Amino acid sequence: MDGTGVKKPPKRQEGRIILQFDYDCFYAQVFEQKNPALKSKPVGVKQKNILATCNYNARRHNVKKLMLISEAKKICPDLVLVDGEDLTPFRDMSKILFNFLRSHSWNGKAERLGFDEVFLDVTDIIEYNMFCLNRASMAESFFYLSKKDPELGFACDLTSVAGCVVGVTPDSVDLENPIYLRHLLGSHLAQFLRLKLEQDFGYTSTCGISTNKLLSKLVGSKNKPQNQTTLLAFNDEDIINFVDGHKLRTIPGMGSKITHLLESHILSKELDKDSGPFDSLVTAREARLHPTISPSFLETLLGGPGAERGIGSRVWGFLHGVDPTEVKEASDVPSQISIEDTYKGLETVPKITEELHKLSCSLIRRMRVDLVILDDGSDIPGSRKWIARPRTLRLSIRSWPKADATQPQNFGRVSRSGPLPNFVFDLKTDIEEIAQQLVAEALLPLLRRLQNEKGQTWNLQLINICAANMVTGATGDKTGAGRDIATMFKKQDEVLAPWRITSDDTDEDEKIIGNELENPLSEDSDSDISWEATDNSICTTCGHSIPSFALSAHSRYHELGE
Ligand code: DCP
Ligand code: MG
Ligand code: MG
Repeated sequence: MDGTGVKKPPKRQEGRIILQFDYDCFYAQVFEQKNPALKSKPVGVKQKNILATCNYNARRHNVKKLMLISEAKKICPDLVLVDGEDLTPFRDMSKILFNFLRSHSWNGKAERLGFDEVFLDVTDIIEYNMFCLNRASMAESFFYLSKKDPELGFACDLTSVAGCVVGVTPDSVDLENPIYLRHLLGSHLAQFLRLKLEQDFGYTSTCGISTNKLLSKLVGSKNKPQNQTTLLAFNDEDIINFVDGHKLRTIPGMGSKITHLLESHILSKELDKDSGPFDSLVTAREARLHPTISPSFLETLLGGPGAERGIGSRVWGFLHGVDPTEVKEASDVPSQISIEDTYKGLETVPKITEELHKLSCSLIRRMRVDLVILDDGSDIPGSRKWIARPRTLRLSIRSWPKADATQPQNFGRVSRSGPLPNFVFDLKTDIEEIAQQLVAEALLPLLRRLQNEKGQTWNLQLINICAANMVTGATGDKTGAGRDIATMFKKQDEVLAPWRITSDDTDEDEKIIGNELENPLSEDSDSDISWEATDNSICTTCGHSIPSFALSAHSRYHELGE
């Protein structure tokens, strides 16, 4: 279809409005919420010997995200360091904020990217409000948040776009222009939601408002922190003018592999593979106008084993600010829940039992957070029920051989599965008690099945326990499952709050929680289309489970001789 070398501009959809939220210095804000005294100080969130992030006070002292602690301390000796190794509080807060934003979606298209970004496709809400618009009194408008309840919404002044604007200057625009009106309404909805995030939860954020995921993410980063930016663009040219000046690596969706291949081609030399966003050399304009670059050429350059089909036209689209990707509908129930921790070598059964107990407590707690709702239909007030039940329990371990091991051993993960016992779903029994029974009756038997020789001593580096094979509507009330799930999201904040505080100290890691943290474009697992999604990888040097986005910084830490 592309025809060899044909440089036809890709077709652009302009009917959607997509909001992209990104919380300001997210991990740091989580700490500031817990301890408001931190707000007035420069704060760095420490993971190993780097800063996962730092608050904006610290940034004013030139402290930067992913900086080495030693370097940060040198330029800002007053920097307050907080320990960000345990991801639990970030994950819990991320879910709460996501559920809030998601509860405003009409079409369910709400997608979380990593812990601190959310895309919302609000096209339908905007369309409805365009229909209701009273052009005679724009200054005293009302934005409807519900079709059914006309009182649900907020007052707003629609004489101007809320927040910052890039692209076309709004002064000269026609108030009847539907493109302008869509963006105008989108900006006010974004403003309202950001204000709610701040007033109700205490979190500041930035937001980008545009017609696709790529553009809203790109424009959202223009005014940080605590601000929002609307890309006002009326035609292909406006969009291209905006995208053109960006370095390739900064364009969402252009992973490092794609950037590297493209830049090497354009500059006709092999480049250092590890060059990050700031080392990117080529702009979108240079790539777009380069004589050899066309969709079919890009397909040849970037295609091949493991690459996504159609990658050529996709990247050709990116260079023009075109991205047809849909905002995914959030999956209601995770497909599995897993908890893991890494160790420096657990050897004895009592030690392993103790760790299995801790992990089991975390697993049961997380199951109760994610899968239990208040049962409105019950006669007993406050009673709760399961909206989905995992059927399978899986135990995975990684065990490194002893130095004197004579037998060939397996360095990778090995697992055994069995049925998840029913007593786990008993909501009246204490988590501790259930965990104890789970270890004795299910996990230790699975562990024994992993032992390949009698008398073998363990040397466990990792334990992962996973509740999988999720069956929704397991209460038998299949038709009610959708309604139950909707209720769950409304109630989850209350349900989550008390458990958040009691969360223990295990370095638990959510490995695969349904679609929650998946790459939005991950249908092609080897695809290089990168939205910097959060998923974890095991560091091959130290065995720690590290979010993939942090892996390169983490490797740097090893390179520095740690
Ligand atoms: N994060 C991390 N390692 C990375 C990137 C991010 O641990 N390499 C974590 C820490 C951040 C959170 O993810 O708080 C969100 O990432 P952002 O890039 O959005 O950074 P912040 O939210 O911290 O800052 P900003 O205000 O720039 O968005
Ligand atoms: Mg952020
Ligand atoms: Mg982010």
